[in-house]
Amino acid sequence: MSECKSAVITGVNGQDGSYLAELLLEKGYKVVGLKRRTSSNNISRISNLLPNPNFILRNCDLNDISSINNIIFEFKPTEVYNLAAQSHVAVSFEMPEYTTETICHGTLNLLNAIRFISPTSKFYQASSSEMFGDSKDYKENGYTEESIFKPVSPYAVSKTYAHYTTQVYRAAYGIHGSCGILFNHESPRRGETFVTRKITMAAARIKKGLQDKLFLGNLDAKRDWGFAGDYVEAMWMMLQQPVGDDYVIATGKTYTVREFLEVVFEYAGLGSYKKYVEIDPQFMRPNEVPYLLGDSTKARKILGWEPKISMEQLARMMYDTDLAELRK
Ligand code: NAP
Ligand code: F7E
Repeated sequence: MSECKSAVITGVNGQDGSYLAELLLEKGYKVVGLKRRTSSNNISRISNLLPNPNFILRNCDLNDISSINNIIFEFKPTEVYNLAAQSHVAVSFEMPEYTTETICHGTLNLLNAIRFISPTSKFYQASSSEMFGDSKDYKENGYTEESIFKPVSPYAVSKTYAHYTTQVYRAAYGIHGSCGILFNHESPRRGETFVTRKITMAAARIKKGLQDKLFLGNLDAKRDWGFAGDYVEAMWMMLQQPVGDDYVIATGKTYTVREFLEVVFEYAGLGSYKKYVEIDPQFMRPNEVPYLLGDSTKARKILGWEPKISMEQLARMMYDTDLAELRK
């Protein structure tokens, strides 16, 4: 590859992959985006990047070792960002094996490709606050890098495996591997079945008279919600450090799903969400993570990272975009 920095991004057509690709292209990187082959071409989040000569889109499934090895061999990238995953917690109860395959073996496949083919490539692993699960090992400011993990879903167990495996490859083989323990982050590009986007889309549709009810599960769960655009900057910052390490990335504020609902419905001028929302048991999980709050002191000090968008700004941004889409 040319002398400029190069990056491979798995899951480039996902929410985070699309923001990260934009960020790296702005920084002058050559970006090799990997997506798995699907019968319909789901590249709406990255279609604006296709004309960019520094952006290369390739098919690659994390469970197809030869395709991963080929990519790492061909590009020998400066940085590899592993964002691909079956990322939906509720779906991981329905599809535990597929979730495990993609996250555990997928990460292992990538780490082995780096170890044997391009050992100087720096590696980012998309770890998750879901790994803390129900451990309750937090202080006043929330979970830190030192808090105990107690995963309560197949998704979280898999992410914990990938997290520890990255640490093992860092210690055993000297790979520059970093794990970002990211708390929930959202955007107008968030998948439509995650709770924030489900709420902002429904509020916009209700506003336009296209829908009259919104069916949800547990409204009491608390989440630390930030903006995906802010969070991909932290990923990049981690790989610019002299050594790999683990960092919590979070806003330090937590809200219930009910509070997110209230902000959106009030902003939409719809009055109380209670007129529209019904609880549907199908959206309750077999196991729930009741409370997540992150303490990102380490990332703020070492990386100089900080979140710029509040939950309220995020909710309004997502609702405005969904309403504008409907108007189109
Ligand atoms: P996302 O929108 O669901 O994107 C996931 C991407 O992975 C999609 O492009 C998906 O492709 C791809 N993928 C799934 N299975 C694959 C496979 N077997 N081989 C290759 N690609 C595959 O997720 P996101 O919100 O951007 O999150 C990015 C990463 O961060 C994920 O690993 C997620 O688990 C993790 N994470 C997310 C959050 C959050 O709040 N967003 C927080 C912590 C950690 P398709 O479109 O074809 O399915
Ligand atoms: O649920 C509750 C649900 O699916 C948030 C992923 O990006 O962040 C995400 O995982 C909360 C949960 O995100 C509905 O029970 C209520 O308590 O938006 P979510 P998540 O499960 O927190 C972590 C950090 C990741 O790593 C994951 O990849 O909202 N909830 N009613 C609902 N959730 C959904 N999806 N749908 C509902 O109807």
